[in-house]
Amino acid sequence: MNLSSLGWDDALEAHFEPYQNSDFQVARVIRAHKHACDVISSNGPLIATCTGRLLHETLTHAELPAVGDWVVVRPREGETNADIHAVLPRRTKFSRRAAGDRDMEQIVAANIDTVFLVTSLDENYNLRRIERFLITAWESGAEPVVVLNKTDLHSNLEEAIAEVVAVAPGAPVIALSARDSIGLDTLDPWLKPGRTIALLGSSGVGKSTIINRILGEDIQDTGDLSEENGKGRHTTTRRELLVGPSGALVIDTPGMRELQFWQTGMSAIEDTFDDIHTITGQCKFHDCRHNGEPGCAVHSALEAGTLEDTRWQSYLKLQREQAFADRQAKASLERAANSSWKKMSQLAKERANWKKDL
Ligand SMILES: Nc1nc2c(ncn2[C@@H]2O[C@H](COP(=O)(O)OP(=O)(O)OP(=O)(O)O)[C@@H](O)[C@H]2O)c(=O)[nH]1
Ligand SMILES: [Mg+2]
Ligand SMILES: [Zn+2]
Repeated sequence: MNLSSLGWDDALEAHFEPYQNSDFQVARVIRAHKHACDVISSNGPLIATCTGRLLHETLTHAELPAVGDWVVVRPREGETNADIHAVLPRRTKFSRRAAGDRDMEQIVAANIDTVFLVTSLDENYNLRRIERFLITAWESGAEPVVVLNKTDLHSNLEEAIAEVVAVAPGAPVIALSARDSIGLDTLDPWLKPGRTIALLGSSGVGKSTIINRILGEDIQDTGDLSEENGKGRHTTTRRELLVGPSGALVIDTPGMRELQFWQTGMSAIEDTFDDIHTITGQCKFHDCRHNGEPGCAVHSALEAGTLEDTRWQSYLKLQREQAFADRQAKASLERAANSSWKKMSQLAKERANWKKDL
């Protein structure tokens, strides 16, 4: 397999430079299991595991290989196995706070060019959820595209699209029915050779169905929610990178019940709420708290109805959440750094004692 068809480029080549004099190879992670990864190198698929040294040098779980990562491997002779010596720096990453674990970053997908935020036009349809996903998508560094699936279930499509366009400034919004193969060509601008697209969204919105349409065959299992009383059974259970006929690389992911922020910068909030950012820029006082101050543009926009109160409240809520998540993430990274420092100083002490004993 040709590396550039897997997304390899000059920037990655530069990161690989320090490893080039040995029998190292690069490979892309297509599935990450608990203790091993399925990867593809230019010689084909390999099962790869991290070396003890890499595990030792790793401070947090998020530094370990995730789907979409480029890793430096050394294949074992005559085997399909390989050792992972390093994870190359990520160009983009979509991460969230791991479900259930308050203080852990989870990499959902790495080195993605585009994020398809999939929503279905049934009971899943929720503007506030779209805002939340958009913030994380902007933060990831990849380009977000809002994909409204199941248009066959919605009677007033134009109205739905207009509502979503209003909460997604700067992001293209497209609508399709994967079931009926209607509107699939709207995805084409992003399905280019060597480009990586991650599909994200709640369970049952049709991510795997869309991927099967992109692949041109039913490779991914899809699930019927009605059989499960609409409870949201997760049909896809692992993240996986697949190669489509157009040469695009698509990552299927299990549906997310909740998306808790991980260290999200204020700029992702501003990108997502660009309309509000423009309005607050027009307040009379540059440090306006939009709380009854004279000349407050937010107050005027709310009065005039050009800014919806629900969107304003959502902005305030997500901003508070972002600030909290940011503090938590920083504290967690500090703790990780401290504990590794303790680990190292403990090792140094042990080594000193060991020398004394000789
Ligand atoms: N009516 C309608 N149903 C669809 C459409 N696309 C997918 N579905 C159905 O929605 C259900 C869920 O689809 P999946 O593709 O499994 O959803 P998913 O997002 O991959 O779900 P998880 O893997 O659980 O995250 C299946 O029964 C699909 O047949 C569509 O365009 N219209
Ligand atoms: Mg699925
Ligand atoms: Zn104001």
